[in-house]
Formats: sequence, structure tokens, C-alpha cells
Amino acid sequence: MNTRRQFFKTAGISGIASLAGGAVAATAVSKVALAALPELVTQTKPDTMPPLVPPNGQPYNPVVTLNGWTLPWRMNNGVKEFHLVAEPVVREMAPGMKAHLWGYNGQSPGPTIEVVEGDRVRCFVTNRLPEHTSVHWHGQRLANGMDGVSGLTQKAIQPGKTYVYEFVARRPGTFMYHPHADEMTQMAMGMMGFWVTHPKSKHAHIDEVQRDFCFLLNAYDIAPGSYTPKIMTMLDQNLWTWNSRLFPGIDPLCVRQNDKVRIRIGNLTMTNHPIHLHGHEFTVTGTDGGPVPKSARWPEVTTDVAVGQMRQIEFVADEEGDWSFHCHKSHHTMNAMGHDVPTMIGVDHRDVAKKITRLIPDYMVMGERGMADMSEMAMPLPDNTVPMMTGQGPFGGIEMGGMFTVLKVRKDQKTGDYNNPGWFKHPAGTVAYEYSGPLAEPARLEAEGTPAAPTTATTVNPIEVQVRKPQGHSGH
Ligand SMILES: [Cu+2]
Repeated sequence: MNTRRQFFKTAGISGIASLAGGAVAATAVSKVALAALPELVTQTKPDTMPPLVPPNGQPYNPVVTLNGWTLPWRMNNGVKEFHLVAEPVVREMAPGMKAHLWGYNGQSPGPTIEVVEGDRVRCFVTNRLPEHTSVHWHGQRLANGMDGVSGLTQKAIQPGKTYVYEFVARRPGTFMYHPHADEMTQMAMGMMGFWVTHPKSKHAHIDEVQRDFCFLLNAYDIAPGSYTPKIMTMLDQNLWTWNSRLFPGIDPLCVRQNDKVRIRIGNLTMTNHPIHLHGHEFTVTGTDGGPVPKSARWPEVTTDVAVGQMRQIEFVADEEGDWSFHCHKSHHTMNAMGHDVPTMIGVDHRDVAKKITRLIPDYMVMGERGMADMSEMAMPLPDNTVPMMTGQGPFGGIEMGGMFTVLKVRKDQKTGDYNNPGWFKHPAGTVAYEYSGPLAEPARLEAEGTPAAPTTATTVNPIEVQVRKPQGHSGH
């Protein structure tokens, strides 16, 4: 983030100090109104920003938002004041693909808000969208009128208007925020953000961790070559994202060996996501309902995060390596393509393809030996599209997309260092290797009648089908 340092330099002076280097001063509100607002901080980069160590208030161990950032605040007479601006944004989903979304403070998702249990929090929300909005503080205990449901608990925030929400963060945990006004459109366009309330003191069910990551599961339907999500799509989204990023655009989670790691995940898509970690077991230590008592936890390597749910998982990263971390729905680790592609496995259409190629030079047949061809072929793609299966690893194509990244566990990763250490250097003799001895012919092939040895039988008995209906009636 290019504004954080300046923010803290100016934060104590005045809310209207203008920031250099990419920060945008509020233009939709008057200067008089602006003077009472906390500094507006925006983020222009989609990178994972370093954790925001709290400059004031109660100390805590801050989270790292995957391909995201934490919103700085102003302390005003003991109240933590934040300024969220709902606005259209351009989000780079992966290198080579940008989307026109709606979000907060320059990004989708919006910035993570971090507070401490017992903090009084005041959130100013300015609406720069073309339609009204509101913010619901998912999972929070608060006065009913602060719950952010437009029409039910407040008037909708009209374009150009700023509303104030104020409440005490009463319980520690993992939460999120999102609009509760024209929700279908606004969440399909990317309006959401993470909220973490840290415990104010040692908590029986909350362990200290060395690494604390968070991200939201979200999904979009953006046709290849276009920029704006189709908001009517309910389940057939073609882009399955973490914090509006697609593999290979999702940063790895880099940790030091034997670090205790917490990962907080919230699901604002319209389907469930079984989140799977390789090489380690974890426990679910909390939900948006709060910390899970230790006696109620059990080990897992996959946990399903259902729609509207949040899960926080914890484990000791004691196995060195590059470990896959992904949604276990295989269609969710793929990037955009049409959904009308037939399965061509087993169909040899090389001759047909040759004939078509004479007419259409760029014609390509996909998938007769599985879809791995897709990541090997340099297929001409429309502009602004990420390949369906992609990513290069040290041994070749990773053939993934969407909700996939890598947990990198290293002996020599420094405390507090989140930089990518590169590919894992496997100790000698610890990588799967090719067998080069003789292969025995499987006997079953002959029994089943292999096409390699055509039989001489010329007559085939017609197959008689008997259908037996219930209750003793039968027929053909
Ligand atoms: Cu999924």
C-alpha cells in the first residue's frame, strides 16, 4: 500500500490532509463534511500487504489478508473510526485479467477491519455507487438499528450520502461485512470484506499463533473477453475466487516450519466449498459464532465452508514443502471457459481436425486424452482471459485455476516474513520417480476381449431386455 505511511503521518493532524501517491481524496462529499470524516485511504494494488501492526489502542497480533489489506483507523476520543467508501473498482483477478467490480476503498473485496474485543467502533460509509447500499456487519452483536438491513433497520444509503454505524465489538472472532441492499447485484459485483475482532486478553479457546491469514470465498460469471460480471447467474459462475483472485494470481501462504498457523475463511458465494490442505491435519477452532471449545474440536484435512459461513482452521506447519491448499470441488480449481464443451475422452478425431483445419486454420480439438492438453496447448485466448488450467511448477504445468494456492513451509522463513521463498528444494530421494523395469501384461485384458485381437465371431446375439416392474407385473 502506498498510503499507509503517509496516513499515520497525517492521521493525527486532520481528516482533510490530502495524501500523495495514489490516495484519492473524497470528491463526492463536501469539504465541510469531509473535515469530520476519518482519512480516506484507498488501495490500488492487488498484492498481499504486510500485516498492519496497531499504532494505538490495545496491541494484538495482526492478520494477513490474502491479496488484500487492512484498513487504517483514526482514534477519536477512544473510538476507533474507519471510513469505508463503496465504489466501482477495477480488480486484477490474475495477471492478464482485470474485472470491473464494485467494492470498497479501491478494491474488491474491501479492506479487512481489525479491532479488539471491547473496542467502540465507528464506521463511516460513503456511497459512490450508482445505486443505494448499506453495510451489514455479519456476526456482530449490536443494536438492532446498526445491523445494516436497508428498509428493515435503516434507510438505504443513497448515492453520494455518508452514513455512520457505531457499536462495541462485543465478542472476539472472525466476521465479515457486506451490503444488505440489492444484495444479489452487489455481492455478485464483489462488495464484501473481512472483519476480525481480536481477544482483549488471553482467551481459553483462542490460541496464540505465529501466522494468521484471512480471505473470502467469492465467485463471478465473467464471459471470456469481457470485464463485468453477469449478476443474474446463481450457480454457474465461471470464476471461483479467493478475495476476487484466481490461481495463479492468489499469493502463496508462506510460513516458517513449526509455526502455528490460523487461516480464517468466509463464504459469500452461493455454493459450499470443501477447503482442503495437503500434508497436515487441522482443527476448526472457530466459526462466525465464536471460538469452538477445545473439547469439541476434531482433526480434519478438509472442511466444508457452507454458504454464509465462516471457519477458522489451525495447525502446526511442521512438514517442510510446497503444499497444495484448495477447494476440493474440481470445477472450482479451473478458470473460465464455456460450459458447453462435450467430453471427448476416447474419441480420436485427429483426422476430422485435420480436415477442419484446412477450412479454419485456428481450429483446435480439445480433450480427447483428458483436459491436460488444454494447459499444454498455447490456445489463442480472447483478451482479458486467464487460461482454464494453468500455472507452472518446478516439474511442469500445475493445471489448476480458481480456488487454489500453495502453503510454503520453510525452515529458514524468517519470523514475520511473508515473501515467496521460491520452489521447495526436495531432499535427495524424496520425490516420486519413474519406474523403468519391465511391465507385465494384465491378464484381464484378454478375458474382456481386447480390440487389439479381433475375434472371428461374426454373429452376435441380439440382447433381450427384460424389465421387471414392481408388484410382480413383468413385461418387455
Ligand atoms: Cu469450491
